[in-house]
Amino acid sequence: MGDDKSKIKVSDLLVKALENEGVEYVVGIPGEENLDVLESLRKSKIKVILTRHEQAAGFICATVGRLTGQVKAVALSTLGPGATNFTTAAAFAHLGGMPCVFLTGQKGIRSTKQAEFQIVDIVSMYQPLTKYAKTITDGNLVPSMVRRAFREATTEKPGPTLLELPEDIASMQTEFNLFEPTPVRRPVTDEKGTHGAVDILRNAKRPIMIVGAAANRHRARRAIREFVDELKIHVVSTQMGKGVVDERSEFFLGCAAISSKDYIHAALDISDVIIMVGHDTTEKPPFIMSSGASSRKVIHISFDPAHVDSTYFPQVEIVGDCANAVWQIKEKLRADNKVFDAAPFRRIKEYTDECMQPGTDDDQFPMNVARVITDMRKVLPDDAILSLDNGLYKVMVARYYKAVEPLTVLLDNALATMGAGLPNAIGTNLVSPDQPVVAICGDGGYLMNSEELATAVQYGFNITVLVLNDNALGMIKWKQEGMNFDEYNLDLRNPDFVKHAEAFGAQGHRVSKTEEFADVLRHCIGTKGVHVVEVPVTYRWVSDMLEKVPSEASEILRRIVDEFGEDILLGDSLPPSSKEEADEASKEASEECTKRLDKVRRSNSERSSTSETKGCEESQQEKSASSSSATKSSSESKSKSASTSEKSENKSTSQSDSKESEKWSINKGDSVPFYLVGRPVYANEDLEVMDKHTNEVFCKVAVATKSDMETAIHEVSTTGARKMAALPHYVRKEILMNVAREARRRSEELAMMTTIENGKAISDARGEVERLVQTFEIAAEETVRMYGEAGDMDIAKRAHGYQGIVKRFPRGPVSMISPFNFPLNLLASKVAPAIAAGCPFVVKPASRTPLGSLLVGEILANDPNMPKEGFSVLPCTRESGDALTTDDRFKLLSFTGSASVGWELKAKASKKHVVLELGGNAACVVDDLDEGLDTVVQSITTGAFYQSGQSCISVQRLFVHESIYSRFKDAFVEKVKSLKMGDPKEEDTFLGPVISEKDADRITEWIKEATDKGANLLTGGNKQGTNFVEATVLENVSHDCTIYNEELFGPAVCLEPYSDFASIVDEVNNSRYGLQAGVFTNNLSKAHYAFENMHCGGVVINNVPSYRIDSQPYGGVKDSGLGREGVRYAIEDMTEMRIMLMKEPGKLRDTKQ
Ligand SMILES: Cc1ncc(C[n+]2csc(CCOP(=O)(O)OP(=O)(O)O)c2C)c(N)n1
Ligand SMILES: [Mg+2]
Repeated sequence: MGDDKSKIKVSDLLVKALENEGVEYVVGIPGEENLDVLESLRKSKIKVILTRHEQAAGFICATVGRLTGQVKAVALSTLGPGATNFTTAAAFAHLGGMPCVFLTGQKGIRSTKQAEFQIVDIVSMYQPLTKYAKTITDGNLVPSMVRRAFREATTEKPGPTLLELPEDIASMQTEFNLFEPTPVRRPVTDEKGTHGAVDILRNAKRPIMIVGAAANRHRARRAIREFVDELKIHVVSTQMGKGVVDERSEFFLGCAAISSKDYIHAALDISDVIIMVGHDTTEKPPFIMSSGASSRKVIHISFDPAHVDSTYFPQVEIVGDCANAVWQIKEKLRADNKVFDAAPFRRIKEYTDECMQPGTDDDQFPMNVARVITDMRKVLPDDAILSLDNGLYKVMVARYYKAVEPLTVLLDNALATMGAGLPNAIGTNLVSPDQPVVAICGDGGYLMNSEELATAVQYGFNITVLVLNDNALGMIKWKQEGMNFDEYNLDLRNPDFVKHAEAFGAQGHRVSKTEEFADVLRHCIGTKGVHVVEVPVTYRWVSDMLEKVPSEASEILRRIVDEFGEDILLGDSLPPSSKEEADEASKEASEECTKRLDKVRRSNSERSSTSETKGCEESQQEKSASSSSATKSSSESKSKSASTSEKSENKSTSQSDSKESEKWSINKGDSVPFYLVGRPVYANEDLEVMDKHTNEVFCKVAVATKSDMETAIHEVSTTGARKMAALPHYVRKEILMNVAREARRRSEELAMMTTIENGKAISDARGEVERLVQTFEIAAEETVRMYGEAGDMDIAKRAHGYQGIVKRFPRGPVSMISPFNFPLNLLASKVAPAIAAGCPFVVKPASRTPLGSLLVGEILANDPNMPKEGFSVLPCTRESGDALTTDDRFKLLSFTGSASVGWELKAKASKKHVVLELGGNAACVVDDLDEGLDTVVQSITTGAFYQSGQSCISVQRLFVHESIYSRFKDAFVEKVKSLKMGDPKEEDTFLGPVISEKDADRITEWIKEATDKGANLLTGGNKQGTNFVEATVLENVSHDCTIYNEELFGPAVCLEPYSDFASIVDEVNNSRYGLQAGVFTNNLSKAHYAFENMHCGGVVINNVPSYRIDSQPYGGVKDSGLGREGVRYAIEDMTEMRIMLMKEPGKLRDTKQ
């Protein structure tokens, strides 16, 4: 209590008391009865904001309270009509638990000359709407009553309070006095309080958590997220609990936008314990408990005891600070190493995600609200705040908008009043000026308080208001239809919303095409001022979708029961829990839904075989079409192919006689998803992947659109970059080792997919899988060897005493474009170092061979350690893929492909760092046969013809010393003639098809050009079938031929003799390329001469240029590329140095001065 007893005017004292409570704003409309207060405010540092309606002022202050947990803004009105206008806002704050204080005027209570004019018993009227409502009848009551009003407003459960100040009291003098605000610590439940819950959870199998409105506070977030992540408990939010848990979390199942028969209710039906955190029965129930014996327990954790009623009667209550209670329970269960049964929930999540896909990319106009929300999520940063009015779109936002942070979706599912969207956006901008705020209103609700545009413009707020215009009270129309009433009187004839906005001085926009919406929104949030965007919408799709949800939910439940057994259902209190009911409803599930759910099942390789309901015959056919040797162990295939060059030597022995099939995640005829933000998306079936041997369609792959690409880039450049950089190195190592382990476990599947999509011989494909495994292992090792430098920097007098620490930091998002010839290995050369470096990435696999990348995407997506936001694998068109090159949010472009495309991309890549692995026409020089004729011939045959020459370092120009030329030539040609060409899936096939018929034609044309110009054709030269080319050896090819100068990417080699070593080194350099060269010599001087003088990225002594070890620096000079791959070197490119310069770091400073 203050000591200064000097006199002060009551209104001044009131304002001082408000300042004392930390009030920064008074918002509202004063009347003549408040003029003393207004005069006192004029002299105060509190800012006054005039609104155009008291209701709006009330909403603004309530929202400030909701966001801050404090009363920083007080709502001010006059008596009578002003005070009655506050009622809706008071009810809004009361049910929603938002702290706020209303201050109303009144006529003089000692004497008045106006009889009963304008007098309403405001205090009585506010009794049911507030926690405390009183008239200040004497000036010296001001300090204690203000303190009480603020205290009541902010203690649990927060809510509104009202003080009425009569004008005669306001103008009187009183003694100065103030009560210091004292913080009230929330009660914390003691250890015993959580015992009951811990006991129940110790015996639980499938607990689930529901987070509600009261948990939606910044300080509860961490404890709840740790609870979910560490105990691996799946979680559902209520509408007002959105954002407490990051909705992109693998444990988030969805929002309980509807009270029953939604997808999430399938999860509630199989749970044995429901942990309700922060649930308040003022909110629409997330589920309805029904009476009767139940083995399912409900644990209530909140600041308040449960409001027990017929829908909610928890068996255990923990009252006190939610965050602390949740933390206590987590710690106890963690000490027990308690593991719950998460598999059925995971499956429900996969099904739910799949069911939520339709509509999100719908391009109909007027727009489907599902698309509006999906685009919004793509455009808005994680911390943007949505402020919702009330209408049918609210259910859609609750279901479709993925909230990431607490209190970023301000929706009202307690009073559910229309008219609050715009004022709440103003309140948000008032206290969170740095976060973009978007109000979402219906055409009905918006006009209830659109006068506040004037307030927003006058005070320079930055807000965007979306008016979703269906020209109707859509919500009520939907209900009318649902009740089978005739359509009647719910349509609205609206003003021109653009002109209306402009008349207020705001910027008006109208979306006239669906594709425009995202850009308009981006513009609005990026431009200061008040924006109103009219978005024409239709609810037809929404209403059809909502009608289908119960039957789809039942179908999900039926499948879960089928897969996990009937015992999973407790068969009691939660509808629709009876198996019969679920069976009945699921029969109505649409064909589209069942197709989608089938996809989930098919794509899930770990699914239990007991749950298969599809005919075995079909599965058998699928298996036999694609599998040849599933039982072959990975170690067998490993031993067969230690390196690409060596493996062909083992070819004849690598027989697999086992034909037992395996269930692979991709089978013939499947639809394959891409991986967007770490999740599978079955968007379409636009890309047909051909079996390159049979030329039949093998499977269909979803192709990403520009907007998917935008989502991917947004995620990697925001949350992804943050999360990847923050991954501890041991976790990065674990992720990389997991890919290596999984790839090894699934090596036969990966090899077969590579053979199918690329056409390379199965033995080559196995070698490639092994290299992928090794690359991830090498990267895992590098991850824990990331060192920096430290040292003295005092190199001159001016640097006296300085020291420096140099560390490398992740460069940021990497865009990757990978080619068709090594679908696994070249992907691994990019992805593994990126994970090791802590860089998020978006990779575009070659359209002809996307499966390998997608399988790696699947492995990463299933790894709980890998941040989902950290990667996307997106097959896409060139147009959609453009952003990989041009978008500045990428900090590095890693491209492997042709020289022409590579250099073109570099020109467009603007400021980003670029690594290019391009083509070549590699040369091999055979100066002696000291290695043995057979060995040299074998190595060169492999180097020239493995994977039909489709490698940038395959032997294309072969120079053999004249002294050994004819011996070599005869043995080589004979060997080449013996190579078996044919079905690449057969074990002894060496030469599979080339990638396309077009390429087969091109290769044979180049051969023909050479023979036309006088070259001898020693063997081969012809095309066979559609895309096979015979292994070809040409002799004495004229040096101006295309096949000599350009990258062939085909099975042909140009052979010629030479006499002088120095001159042949010059001829090797006579090329615009310079990737690798091979030299067979045991003469040390010649080997060094070649190393010193060959202009290329690598010289291989006593082997072919085609030899590569995945830890070596690999890359070219001249037109062959820029930068080096090879794990350690790629990590260097993906990180950048930073120095901390320290002035006299060890000096003890005298801090007392
Ligand atoms: C103040 C108030 N009046 C009436 C209602 C009942 N109500 C709920 S939604 C709705 C229709 C809202 O129409 P609109 O704002 O156009 O949104 P739409 O549903 O069309 O998207 C009505 C009348 C309400 N919730 N609040
Ligand atoms: Mg409407």
